[in-house]
Amino acid sequence: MTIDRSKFAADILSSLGIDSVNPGAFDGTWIDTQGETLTSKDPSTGEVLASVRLASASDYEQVATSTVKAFKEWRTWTAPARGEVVRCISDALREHKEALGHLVSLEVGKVTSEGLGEVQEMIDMGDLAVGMSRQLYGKTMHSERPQHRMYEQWHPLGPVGIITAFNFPVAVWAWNAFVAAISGDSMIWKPSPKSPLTALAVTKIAQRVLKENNAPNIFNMIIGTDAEVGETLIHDRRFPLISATGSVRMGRHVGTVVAERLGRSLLELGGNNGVVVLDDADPDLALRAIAFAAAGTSGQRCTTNRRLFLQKGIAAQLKERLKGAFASMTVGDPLDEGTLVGPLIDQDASDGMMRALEAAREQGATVLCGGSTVDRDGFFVEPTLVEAHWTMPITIDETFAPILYAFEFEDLNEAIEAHNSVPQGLSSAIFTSNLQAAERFLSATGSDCGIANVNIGTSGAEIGGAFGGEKETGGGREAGSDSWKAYMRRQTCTINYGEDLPLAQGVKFDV
Ligand code: UN1
Repeated sequence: MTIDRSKFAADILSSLGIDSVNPGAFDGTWIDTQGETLTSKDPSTGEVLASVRLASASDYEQVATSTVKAFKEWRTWTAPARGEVVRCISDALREHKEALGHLVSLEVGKVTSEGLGEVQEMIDMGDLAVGMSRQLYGKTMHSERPQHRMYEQWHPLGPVGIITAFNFPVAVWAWNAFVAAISGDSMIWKPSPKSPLTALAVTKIAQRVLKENNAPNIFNMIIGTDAEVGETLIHDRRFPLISATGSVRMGRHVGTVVAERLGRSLLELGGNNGVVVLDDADPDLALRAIAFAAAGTSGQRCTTNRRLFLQKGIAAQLKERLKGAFASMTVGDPLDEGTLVGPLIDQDASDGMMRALEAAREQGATVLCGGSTVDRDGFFVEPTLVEAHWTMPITIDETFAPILYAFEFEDLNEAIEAHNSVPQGLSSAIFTSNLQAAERFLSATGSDCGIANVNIGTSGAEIGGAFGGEKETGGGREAGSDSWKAYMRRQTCTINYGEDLPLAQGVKFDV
């Protein structure tokens, strides 16, 4: 069924309160920003959806001051009361799930189920954060001194900066924002300039809920240039934590600037995620998982499967079947039922993919299927399978596109060594029915990634676990488990309830 796309887009935008031209900064009220106009285009058609007036350095100062002020009040709310506000946001997101999910599809080109899934990821994150708000546990210790009590407690850290990428334009905000909120932090969000409208929509929803709960304006937002806004935020000493999701190049810069001022950074950067398939794997399971992990979201997840290690006995069969699966995937309008692969985000992304394939060919690789752009409006490309060797330099780069490099290996040790030889360390997976091999992959001498899976693909992680990776992926952990610790400050307290003053380590200092 073809839809009247312009009308559909106009209805979605108006239902979420987005105008044709929108202010680019929010600090509790929308600021009348006067910077250049940033247009948000539908990557499926190239058509303008709406635009935003960029914020200036002085707009930034207004937002930052207001965010600092909000923190001073918010940190006095109890953690469960903060959780209650996040619970209301989860509810509001449930109400707007469909519109927001479609806006994700319109603005960044995700297929409908993934657009809706992204909003579901926010809802799940909200629900988890509500529970967390009652579980910000500290430890108690037995003191070595008589009549002394020791414990650790966690306090709100401060206002935090959240920088997100276009590919998860709202879910990654939720990973950070909801945990920061229950931790007692206020925040400024700097969304990707490639996905400003989803950020505006979510900020509007959050703003409404804050108001209804008489809460301070903790969820602020700014859209401006890196030079004027991004740099100012990462240098700003009032922000003890900067959480940044995006490329290794961006993260290296953010990490360096924040470290120089001895701030804390939480980095979730590039991945070059490998899947190892052993001869004893279930080929049907492996095929489906690899197809989704490599081509889903048009290869634009940080968890996308980019490298495939096939054991010799299963390699030929799986490559053939993958060629068939890639060729049969419907590439097209992400809003059409049945589409599996939507567009890349923009022309640069499409050019980057073609450049990578050219380099691969020059380095001796063979394109087994796909490899071209699709001849229609928008930035559509074919899911691409490439036969390569892991020593080819191109296979070390993260190209944000649906390219899967397939390699062959003899034994598991060789595969693990090659798997771990790249600079990135986000996600990984093994397909096998052999328990020993699976455990070997998960052991300390196995995968060196932050995420390691057995018989499921590299992407599509649940929010309950801590999400992030090692090496150039940046070491940060967002979302579930004890990731909240990054957003709080720890205090160790010792209380003397006796009448003497014994010193630790047996030191004597009698005056
Ligand atoms: C990202 O691409 O930055 O595990 C995040 C996944 C998603 C999150 C990806 N839940 O694929």
